[in-house]
Amino acid sequence: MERILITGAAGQLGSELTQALVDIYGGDNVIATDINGAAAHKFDYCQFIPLNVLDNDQMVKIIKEEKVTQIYHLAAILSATSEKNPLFAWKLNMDSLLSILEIAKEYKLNKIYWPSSIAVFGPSTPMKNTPQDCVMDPNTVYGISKQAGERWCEYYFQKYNVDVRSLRYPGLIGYKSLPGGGTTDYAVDIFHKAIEGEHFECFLREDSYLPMMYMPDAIKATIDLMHAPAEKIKVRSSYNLGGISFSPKEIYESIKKHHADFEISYKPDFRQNIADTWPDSIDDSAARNDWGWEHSYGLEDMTKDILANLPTYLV
Ligand code: AKB
Repeated sequence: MERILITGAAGQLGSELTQALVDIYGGDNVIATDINGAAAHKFDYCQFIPLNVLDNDQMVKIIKEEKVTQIYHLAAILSATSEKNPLFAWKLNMDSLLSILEIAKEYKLNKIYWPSSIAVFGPSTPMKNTPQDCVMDPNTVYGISKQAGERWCEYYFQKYNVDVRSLRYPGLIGYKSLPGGGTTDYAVDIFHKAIEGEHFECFLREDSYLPMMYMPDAIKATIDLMHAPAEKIKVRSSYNLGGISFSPKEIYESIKKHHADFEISYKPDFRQNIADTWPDSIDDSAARNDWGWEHSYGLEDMTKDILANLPTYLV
């Protein structure tokens, strides 16, 4: 019987992944945790425990008491927020991962999931169809922490046989909860402005391409990776994961087909400098070949689905 612990469960990915894990393992076997104790009401379908991931003693206590067998470690500070407080972002992103890898080794946990990001790439990385293995010179604190984290994951797998698995997510787009502090977040905010009938001021240039993914695809990729037989997982740092690639102008035009009056203007800020160092599109053939990854949603399907469903989440 698997017992699943999720950190950062109230975040953008956690909110949807927790539900997917409950669907698989049942509410009694899933323990959602988050530093934001006030988020408890969102988890009436499973257990919820407030947890600061920097509190190692509390984490160990929960692992032991709840007989946890797998951890999905989602808590992190994203790219834009990390630039405002680099040392704290480094501490939170790295110390929490190392605590969890140590716990996995010590208590012989079955599996760990840890998200990496396209932020591991940098200005010298090939921008188009970025390969799985290539030059990686991240120059954001978030990207540096994700790249170092990937090295630690591979180290714990090779040295201690910890079954840790990871995906380099592109920008994730969902309508069930808001992201916080990322560079790709404009592609979520733009839908809220369109639905509310407001003008959207974009913090990236109109031609700034970034790899993106609709949330149902991201959830599927995560579950598929975690359920793949261990011998199929050939990459123990983190897998490239591709979905869609579009610019602010393209997503705007896709929304405008449904909201003819919607207007956009562009006012690039410091997040443009981050976006400029990230890939335009991703080559995810390793994930496709090793464990059969396939994405389903293109830009137009995603736009239609979000515009149809977001209003019900806003009421
Ligand atoms: C961010 O923009 O910081 C994240 C990411 C790409 O990892 N969405």
